[in-house]
Amino acid sequence: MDQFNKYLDVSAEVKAALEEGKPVVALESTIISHGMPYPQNVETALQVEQIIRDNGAVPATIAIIKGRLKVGISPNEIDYLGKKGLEVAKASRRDVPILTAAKADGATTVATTMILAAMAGIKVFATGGIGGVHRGAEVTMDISADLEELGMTPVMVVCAGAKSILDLGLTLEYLETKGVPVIGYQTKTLPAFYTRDSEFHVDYRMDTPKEIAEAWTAKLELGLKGGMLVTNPIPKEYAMESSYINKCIEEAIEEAEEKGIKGKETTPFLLAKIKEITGGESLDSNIQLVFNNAKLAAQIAGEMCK
Ligand code: PSU
Ligand code: MN
Repeated sequence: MDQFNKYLDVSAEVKAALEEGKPVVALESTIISHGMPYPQNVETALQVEQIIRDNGAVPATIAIIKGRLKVGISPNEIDYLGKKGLEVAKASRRDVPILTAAKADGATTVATTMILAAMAGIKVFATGGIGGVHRGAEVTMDISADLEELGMTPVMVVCAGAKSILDLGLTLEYLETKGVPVIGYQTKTLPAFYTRDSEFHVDYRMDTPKEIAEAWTAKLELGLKGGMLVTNPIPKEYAMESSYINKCIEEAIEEAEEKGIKGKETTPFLLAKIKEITGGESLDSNIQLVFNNAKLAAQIAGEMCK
């Protein structure tokens, strides 16, 4: 751990776990403030922490609070971010120094959560979906900073694949260019968040947390920069029908285009719109897949500590 980082606050519990070599799993906070409505966002965040504990690891939910880079926030702080929702700044890499200097709050995206996790020495991170190459990026150049981060920061991200609000094919190409291995957990096809399958393939299928932990340990020990992406399909019983959800996604994208939504607003806009169009069904799926990822991440983190 970098004890010389005067901006960083690691909670006592997380610090003790890291010092004792116990498994720790990082969690992001944009999913709380911008990814789900209140109060489901707070309930989900607290349940995710419990699932990580139940699977033998210590959760570290990450956020920026009053300019402090916080690794391991309290239930009260989770509630605070969840209630403030879209009023909290969505903090990607470029926003970190500004929020820090202004002593402001920030909900950390996958990219920023990876940065702070790495500062604290956490190697495994669970979330729902990552940002990627947006559809139409050949014109808009809208490519999430999450992908750049996966190319340079040594944190494994366990997710449910990428939503088809993104161009999945281009997202995979980008990750390949950046040298990021994309692993399918017990699957060879890339999961598409709400659905277990897509028309794309992952780089490698792995069937056990141990196998994933060994590959990740090798990447770290080799000093190859960057992370690793583990894609974990949503449990069958919560998966959505693909033609239905894809139609909803098309509709959401059309509306975003009509309204001229751009930049950091795009992803939160699409998430909220899809929830609205599906009458909340997408939210249930979203919550369940996050639980599923938390469990797998805790198991991988556990294997890394053996
Ligand atoms: N995808 C989801 N849920 C989310 C996000 C993405 O299914 O909550 C959030 C994550 O925090 C991710 C961020 O890091 O959106 C990506 O935003 P952008 O596309 O603006 O980089
Ligand atoms: Mn973007």
